Order: sequence, then structure tokens, then C-alpha cells
Amino acid sequence: MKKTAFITGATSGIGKSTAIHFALKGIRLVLCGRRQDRLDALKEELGKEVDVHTLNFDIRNKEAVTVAIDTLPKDFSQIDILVNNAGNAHGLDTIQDGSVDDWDAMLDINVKGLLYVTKALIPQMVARKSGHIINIGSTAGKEVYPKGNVYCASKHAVDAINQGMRIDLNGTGVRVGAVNPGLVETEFSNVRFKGDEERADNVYKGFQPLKPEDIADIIYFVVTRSYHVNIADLVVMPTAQASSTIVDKS
Ligand code: NDP
Ligand code: 8X3
Repeated sequence: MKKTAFITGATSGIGKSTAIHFALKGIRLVLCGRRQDRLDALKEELGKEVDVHTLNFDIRNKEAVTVAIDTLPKDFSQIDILVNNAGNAHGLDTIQDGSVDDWDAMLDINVKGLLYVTKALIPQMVARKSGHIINIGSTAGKEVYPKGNVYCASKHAVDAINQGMRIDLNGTGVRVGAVNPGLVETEFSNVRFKGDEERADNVYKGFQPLKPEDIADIIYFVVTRSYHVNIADLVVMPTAQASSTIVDKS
């Protein structure tokens, strides 16, 4: 029987590439995001390959998350794979200059939103004694970089939650693991710099960054291992990157 994946943040970047990769491999999809036009376009395109259902909610809205998941149509209600991907950085400022609104956004989306979605989907996985949760962390969750403060904190929290989920779900049959990318060229920096495209483009200039397709390929690898194999925590960087702050742009 075909598996069904629930992907948050499917309208762009890593989530969108994962949706495309999964569809081409025959994995049915529940795709989430706030931009309805993009959800519609994905449904139209990927619906040629597999069954696709879309959900439009702001992951910060606890009630909207719960209602969306609780009212999934019957043929999409069994979720085999959850990719907790929705997230972004907002701003790049010292802690003394940072915006409280940016901090709220990062903690509410990257941490609390991930928890709301997971909380709503875990019970069915535990009841079936099967399921796979992939948490998209970051190298920023392994190492703090200058002005990264709260974004790094949010991704360190994802790292801790990933470990905690795996510990607590041990023995239930549900697999839990994280994929932690370094620099991937997506809309990430555009969001971080609030639409300043020149500043966003500069982040990826002078070296070959990862493409969202690279991460999608890795996520597909992670979810297609034999059942007794759980990739618990995977870090992937561009070859030109050695750490959050060391990137060869020569
Ligand atoms: P993008 O900006 O391209 O995609 C972010 C996705 O998250 C979009 O689909 C967006 O959908 C969704 N999203 C953002 N805010 C909300 C919200 N409030 N409610 C619902 N959905 C939301 O960035 P990436 O693909 O790069 O980022 C995906 C994940 O990868 C993030 O968790 C990020 O932290 C992580 N990551 C990214 C790296 C990079 O270098 N790009 C490196 C390491 C990790 P919409 O706007 O339609 O709601
Ligand atoms: C995204 C990678 O280094 O831009 O998590 O924070 S970085």
C-alpha cells in the first residue's frame, strides 16, 4: 500500500522539493502552507503522479493546526511520514538590537508550530505502532553563530525535541530523526532579510550552496531505510562549508 506523507512548509524550498521528490516516488501527499496559490499549483502538478491533499493554516495557530489535522478526509487521515519542515529565520541582529516580533515569530513557528503538528499526529502513529517523523533542524541547531542568537536557539530546541521525541517514542514503533542542513539556497534568506533580495543573494555567492533537491533526496533516503534502521541525526553541508561561519568563498 502506498504511504502518505504530511509535509509542513511545502510551498517553497526544502518542503516543496521534498513534495516533488516523494510524488515522483509514489508517496501520497498532504501538503501544508499559507500560500494557497502555491498549494493549488502543487496539487495540480503533483496530482498527476499521486493523490494530493492540501491544508492551509498558519502553524502558529494551535487551534487551526488541530482542526486541519482532525478533519483530514478519511483517505488522507493515516499519515505514515511527517516532515516537520515549516520554519524560517527572521532577522540577523545582535541580541541587543534584535526585534521581539522576530523572536516571537521564530519561536512560535520553528518550535511551537512543530510541536502542535506533532502532537496532533503522534496518537495515530502510536496506535498503529508505526510512523516516521523527520524533524528539519539545522547546523544552526548544533552551533551558534554571530547574530544568530534566537534562530539558533529555535533550532537547538528542534535538536532537543528530536532527541526527546525519540526517547519518549522508543518502543512504540515510531521512528524519529532529524536532518540538519547547512546553507541551502531557498527563500530562507529572502524571508530572513525581509525581501532584501540583494542581501539574500549575497549569502549564496562565491560558493556552491546546497539545493533544496539535495535535501529532498536525503529525506527520501532516510524514510526508505529498512524498518529496523533509524537515521537519528544527520548533518549535511555544502562541500565549501566547514561550520556555520567557515565557508570557502575563494
Ligand atoms: P523557505 O522560506 O523556502 O520555506 C519555508 C516554508 O515554511 C514555506 O513553505 C512557508 O510556507 C513555511 N512557513 C513559514 N512560516 C509558516 C507559518 N507561520 N505557518 C505555516 N507555514 C509556514 O525556507 P527553507 O525551505 O530553506 O526552510 C525549510 C526549513 O529548513 C526551515 O525549518 C529552515 O529553518 C530549515 N533550514 C533551512 C536552511 C537553509 O539554508 N535554507 C538550512 C537549515 C535548515 P508559507 O509561507 O506558504 O506559509
Ligand atoms: C539555515 C542555515 O546557517 O543560514 O538554518 O542559519 S543558516
